Order: sequence, then structure tokens, then C-alpha cells
Amino acid sequence: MERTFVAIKPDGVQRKLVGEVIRRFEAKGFTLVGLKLINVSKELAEKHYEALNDKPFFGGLIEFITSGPVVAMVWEGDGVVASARKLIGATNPLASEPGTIRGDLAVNVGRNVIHGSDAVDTANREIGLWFAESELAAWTPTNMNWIHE
Ligand code: D4T
Repeated sequence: MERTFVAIKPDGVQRKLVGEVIRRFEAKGFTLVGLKLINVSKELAEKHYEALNDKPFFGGLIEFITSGPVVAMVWEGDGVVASARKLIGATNPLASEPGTIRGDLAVNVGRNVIHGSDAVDTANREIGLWFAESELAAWTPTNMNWIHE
């Protein structure tokens, strides 16, 4: 089953949006298999965003992501990587569609509440970076037959 990495950034935690974000992923029909609240080290932040290390906003991004607790999650389900990106919305919240997390809950690209892996291979890399295998719980919800035919 496909898995993706999702993180509620420090702004989302400070704004008490953790429950709202989890509610949307649960209501959609995805399964939570990993969850923790952590203060992100500079080392982890720089590894996570290493593809962006030549961008002018990189320094500010690392400072922001390490500025307060982050809720790191792994979600499972058919097509969850692409679907999570749709639930999350475009990177710039002013361009995100209403109905998406960023479209409904954010206005600024540097405070866009949430991260979601952008592809299956990125998801696998990010899950490995943020979680030990022992921190992930493989389980089958009892309502699966009401979510999949
Ligand atoms: P993440 O990775 O956080 O889900 O964001 P996206 O995948 O949607 O977008 P991204 O990798 O291009 O950007 C990563 C992260 O950097 C912040 N950012 C981005 C910023 O602070 N200023 C900017 O100009 C851009 C483009 C927001 C998301």
C-alpha cells in the first residue's frame, strides 16, 4: 500500500490546526500509520529540504521549520501521495483552491501550514528520514470495506 509523509509545520501547530488537518485526512479515507510531535533539528531540516539549498528562501525556511514543534505523520492509502498534495493545495496559499488545507487556512507561502511529499520516491526518502521503521504501525481499519469496494 502506498504511503506518504506529511508534516504540520510550526505555524499549523501554533495555530492549533493539528486536529483540523488530521480530520481531513481521516475523513478522506486514508490511514494514519505514523505520528509524532517533535522539535526538528537543523540537521534534519537541512536534509529534508536539501533540494532547495540554493534557493534564496532556504535560510528562512530552515529557521522557520526549526522554530517550534512539528507534527510528523505517515499516511497510507491508494494513491495517497498525489491525493495528499491535492488535499494540501498549491504551495502559495493565495493560489490554492478553496477546499484545500492551504486554500482554506493560509495566506502566505512562508507560513503554509503543511508539507506533503511530492512523489512516491520522495515520500519513501522522507519517511526514512523522519521515522524509524519501529515507529510505524501497520494496521487495517475495520471500516475498509466501506471505503473500498
Ligand atoms: P512543501 O515541500 O513544504 O510541501 O512545499 P511544496 O512542495 O508545496 O513547495 P516547495 O518544495 O517549492 O517549497 C518548500 C517550502 O518552501 C517554502 N517556500 C517556498 C518559501 O518559504 N518561499 C518560497 O518562495 C517558496 C517557493 C514553502 C514550502
